[in-house]
Amino acid sequence: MSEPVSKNRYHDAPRATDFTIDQAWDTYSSAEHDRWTRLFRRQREIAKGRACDTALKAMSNLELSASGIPHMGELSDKLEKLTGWRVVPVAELVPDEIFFDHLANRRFPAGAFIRPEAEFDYLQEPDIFHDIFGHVPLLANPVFADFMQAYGKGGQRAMQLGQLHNLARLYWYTVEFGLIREGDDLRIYGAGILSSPNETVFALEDDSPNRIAFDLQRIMRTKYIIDDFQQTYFVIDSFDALLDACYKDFGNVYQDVRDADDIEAHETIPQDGLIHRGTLDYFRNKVKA
Ligand code: HBI
Ligand code: FE
Repeated sequence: MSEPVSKNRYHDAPRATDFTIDQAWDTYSSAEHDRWTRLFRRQREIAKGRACDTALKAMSNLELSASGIPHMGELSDKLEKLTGWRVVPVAELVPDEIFFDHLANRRFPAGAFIRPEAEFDYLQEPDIFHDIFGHVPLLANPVFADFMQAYGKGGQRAMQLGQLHNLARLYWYTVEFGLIREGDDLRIYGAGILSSPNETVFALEDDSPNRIAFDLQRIMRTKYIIDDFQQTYFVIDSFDALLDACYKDFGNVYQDVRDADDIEAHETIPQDGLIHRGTLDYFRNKVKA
């Protein structure tokens, strides 16, 4: 595990063996609550008509609002009634095996810190807004809740098999940057998109990125970038379809991908279920700039 890029105020908080800390909700300043309020108001507006219905409905079911940073214990009490999941505070990224153990036990580790004003629009580490606005609503959906627990169990196994990088790609192109069909339209369910105003628009409306139908093996072979918009987004038909595709022993899937070449983040291959072949202009212009 690399040291966190920026040390937030929870970095030195006393932590349990499972890396959970005390959220210390009373220590949030009015400036921190106000930052949540502005982040929430802006993203809630942009998400209308772009986030999947499941996420939007869950936000109101869980009473997520602009009225300040949520108390994770109170939020967990509501979430637990729906799918058995709880949200547990952590200081920053936790070691993979700890992360998977939490997911395998229906505990989602959420950063307790909120991004500094200087990183209002974008930050690399998952802060409380990314984790709670981006990830938590979908944990209220029973099918996605099962998928996330299965991912946790799969992660523990993938580490033993030395194929974590393949599984991390599945997480990246679904849980973080996944799109879903809704009727004839595409909508967002990936937390990395949902918590980012610019990528919320880019992922659905820009001609630049590829949009390809979900394919488990193909995704496990596909590289990704962590510091910019994605060059390719994968589209599931439904959360049931995602769970069906993944609710199996990955043993032979790892076998298939182990010997196959990696696919670059911008590439398309003949077997792709192409929904939109991207122009990749966004990335070309970046190279020129
Ligand atoms: N830790 N707190 C936290 N949040 C994450 O999303 C997270 C993590 N540790 C590891 C991790 N994600 C990913 O690298 C896993 O998918 C492997
Ligand atoms: Fe995330």
